[in-house]
Amino acid sequence: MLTRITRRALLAFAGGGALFVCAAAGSAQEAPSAQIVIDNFAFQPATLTVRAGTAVTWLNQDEEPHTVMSADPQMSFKSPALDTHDKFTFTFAKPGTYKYFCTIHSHMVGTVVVQ
Ligand SMILES: [Cu+2]
Repeated sequence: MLTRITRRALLAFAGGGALFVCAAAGSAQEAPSAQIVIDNFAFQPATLTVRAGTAVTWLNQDEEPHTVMSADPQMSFKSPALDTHDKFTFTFAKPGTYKYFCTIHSHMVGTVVVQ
């Protein structure tokens, strides 16, 4: 009898744990995020439109190192040199149009439009 109660309690505990994991995964999905891929010396998409509060992650898929640096003093961000498969994330809190570029290859430019 005692064994049965203990087993039930353990099952209930395991169920609660699973519920907690589901809730955590749900809230992570709701947090707005977007990705820009760096490939072949270009930011893709070149213009990304997101809503305020979105965490934008740049992912370098190129064989060359690149950086991401804001061209707008109102919204300052600068990544270190990103090697292949390195990522850099910046959260855009305020609406606006923000241009950025790669400090290693200044012809590489992109824009994030925050609504
Ligand atoms: Cu570059």
